[in-house]
Amino acid sequence: IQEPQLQGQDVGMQCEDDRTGIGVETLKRAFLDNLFYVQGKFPALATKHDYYMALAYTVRDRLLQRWVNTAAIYTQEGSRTVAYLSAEFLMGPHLGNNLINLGIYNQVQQAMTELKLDLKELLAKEEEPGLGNGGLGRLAACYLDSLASLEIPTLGYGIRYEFGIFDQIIRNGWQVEKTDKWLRYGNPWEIARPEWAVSVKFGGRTEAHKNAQGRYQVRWVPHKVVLGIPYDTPILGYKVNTANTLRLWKAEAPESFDFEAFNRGNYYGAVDQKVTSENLTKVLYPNDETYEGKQLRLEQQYFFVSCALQDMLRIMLRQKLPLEQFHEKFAVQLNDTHPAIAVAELMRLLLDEHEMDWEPAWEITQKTFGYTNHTLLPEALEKWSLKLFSSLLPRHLEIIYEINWRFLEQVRHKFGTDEGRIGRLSLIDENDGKFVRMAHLACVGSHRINGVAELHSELLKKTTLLDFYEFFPEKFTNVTNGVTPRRWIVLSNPKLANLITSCIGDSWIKHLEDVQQIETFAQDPGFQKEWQQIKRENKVNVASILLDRTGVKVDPDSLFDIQVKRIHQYKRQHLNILHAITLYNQIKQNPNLDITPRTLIFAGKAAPGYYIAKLIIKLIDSVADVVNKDPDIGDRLKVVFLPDYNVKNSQPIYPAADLSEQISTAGKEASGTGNMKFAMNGALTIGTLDGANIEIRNAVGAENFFLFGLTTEDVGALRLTGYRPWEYYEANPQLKQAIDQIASGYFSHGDRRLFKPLVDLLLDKDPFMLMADYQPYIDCQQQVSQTYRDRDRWLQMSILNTARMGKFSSDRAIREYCQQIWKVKPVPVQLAAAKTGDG
Ligand code: RUG
Repeated sequence: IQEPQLQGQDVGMQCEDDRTGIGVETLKRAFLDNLFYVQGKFPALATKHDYYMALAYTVRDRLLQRWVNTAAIYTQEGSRTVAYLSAEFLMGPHLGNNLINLGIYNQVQQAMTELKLDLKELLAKEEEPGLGNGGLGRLAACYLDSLASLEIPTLGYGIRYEFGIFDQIIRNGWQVEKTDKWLRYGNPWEIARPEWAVSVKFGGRTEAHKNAQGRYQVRWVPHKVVLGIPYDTPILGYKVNTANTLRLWKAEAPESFDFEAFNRGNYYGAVDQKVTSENLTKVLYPNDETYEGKQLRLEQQYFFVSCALQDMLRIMLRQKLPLEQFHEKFAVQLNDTHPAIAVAELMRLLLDEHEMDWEPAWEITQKTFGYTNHTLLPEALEKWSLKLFSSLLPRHLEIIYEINWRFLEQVRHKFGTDEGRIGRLSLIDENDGKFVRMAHLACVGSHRINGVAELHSELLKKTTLLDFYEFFPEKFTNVTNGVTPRRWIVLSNPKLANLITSCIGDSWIKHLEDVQQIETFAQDPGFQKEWQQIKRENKVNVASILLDRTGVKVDPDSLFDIQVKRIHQYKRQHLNILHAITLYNQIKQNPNLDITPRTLIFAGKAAPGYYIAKLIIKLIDSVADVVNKDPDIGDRLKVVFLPDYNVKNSQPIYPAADLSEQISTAGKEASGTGNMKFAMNGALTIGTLDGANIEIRNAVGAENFFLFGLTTEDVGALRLTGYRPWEYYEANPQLKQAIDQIASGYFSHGDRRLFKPLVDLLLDKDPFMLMADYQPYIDCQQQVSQTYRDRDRWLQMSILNTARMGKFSSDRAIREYCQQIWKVKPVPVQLAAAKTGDG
């Protein structure tokens, strides 16, 4: 079927009709219309969910106008496009964000009020697409927001997991995982595009054949073929007409019903293929920063990468662009190594399917890709056994061998036959079994390699990727992460946003550097009072959420001390809990102690197979149980674990924090992004010199940041000289008491076995050096408590934190990617211009 060529003049709409208008009356009419015609309900029968759906469709209509126009203009202009390849996109609920970006939040709120509905209740009905584990997936979501807001043509490519990250419930203090059935009630934000389905091959063998010109080519004869169906979601920028596309792929069987099997009487077998094919995109692997060498995971990675690249080739052909210009049309970013197989897949498509020669194909490939590394943790560096790899992707292995051979020839040419170096650089790890090293493939196949914070990028060059840095130093760069102020201030903290806007106007929402202008109010008593009032209201809100979800009553006037992130040993939630125990003991020993009242709030998921992380949750819950019930303690200390941390639940948390816990072992957290969300919302940070903490401290001023702990160099030196955690324990009575209590069953009803694995680990190896950092942490917390008592000083510090966080907008990060890596420029979208076709 010939696809019709899209003309700008066919797609624009100008009049305020029911699908585009943004007046309150129009919105009300459109909403009731959608309730009737899409949900098939009238008000007397409608549920809250029906209302949510009707509103979502009303908003989607307004997005579609911009989306179709954007597509028309990109097509007309053949715009250079960023393709962001990521196995995870942790988007969070769409409705609120779209209202902000469309600039219609207030009108919609009024429309709902006039219809006797509560917008907040409807927003709460949205099931968020939890298609990511944590930082990496959320970063991808912030970047899509900024790309659209900066009017950069972009396609986000990923996987439409049927089940996203599990829902967490806490039963008897333990994490229990529940399947995340986010699609159960339908997804109003996506549109399936089966007409753009592609086939993806797996397994089988390769063979040589002669093409029409008599030249030998390789043909891949697969064992199975799976269909990839794209589902598109519009991503609207902030107050612009640009609506880019997030294209997520679902796996389906080419033939969903096997009539032959059915006719043979094999009734279940008839749908077998459908079931096995669809398993491919069934569920997100719930591991953060550890890879599992599972076949299905490699299948997922290859599946979405192949779908994405085939889709890009389709776009090129449709726009009649020669394939030699692939790297001019697309800048493809690899979000970690998860999509790194793209390097071999693009080579295969160009060589085998489009019969290009090796050299031009390789030049195009290298010019196309950029690679972002997000971790130095060895357990996160993906490698696939040759056996698995060759059985699944036999042609790719041949291509990787060829890439490797040519690459190592260049290494020999530059450095001579230094076998140690060659072994370290090789794409194949032969140390202990044979594996394909995905980070090496990404490095060799990309023209830029970046870390995600200054320290991280430096450490990459000095450690993990040192050999690559020595071979091609010009490829290495840094882009410090950022987060979008639209979701993380305007939507999450509307009161603060209004206060800022009332003082300095609203330019800061697009240009976060402008928020610096509130510095002049940092010592203004009236402004401070309003600042404090807003923080208090945000804390009251979280207090009621905590009461509702955990039954724990907390005092909104206490210091809210918050650590929310994945549970991981290197992030050291257990160091935080040692502080809780220390405070508890201090009060018990001196019941009249006048301490700064604190509420310690934790939230985060542990990977289901990560036993120690789950035990840390159990420990937090057990300590909470003892502390919160002890009448001697009262309101001076509360400890709460808020279950099921996700984007939706996190939004009220950042605005309510007084203190942000960023206490990872130095050198372990690549960047962090929660640290940015907290500081933007006026929380002060207690943190180590790790990841982006360092840059945050430089930006907000050392005097407005609570620093403690070992540096990366200290950690290395201590390891070299022999680290003996036991000695810290022996020498420190407070620390000893806390550890002994955990070990003796004080927090576990006398059960000494429960926390033994954790205690043994801390006293024996303590791989993340809690024992060494304990006392500096406790001392620093003491300083925090004292400072909090000086209300004016604290408020000033809080205001200065927000004021100086401009650098950490994802808009800044995206501008850097555009300039340093992608070389791509904005393409503004004008609705009227698209209509007349004269833009
Ligand atoms: O752990 C890192 C965070 O430090 C970082 O802020 C985030 C975004 O860059 O990525 C996280 N990360 C790293 N998530 N997965 C990995 C390892 O693949």
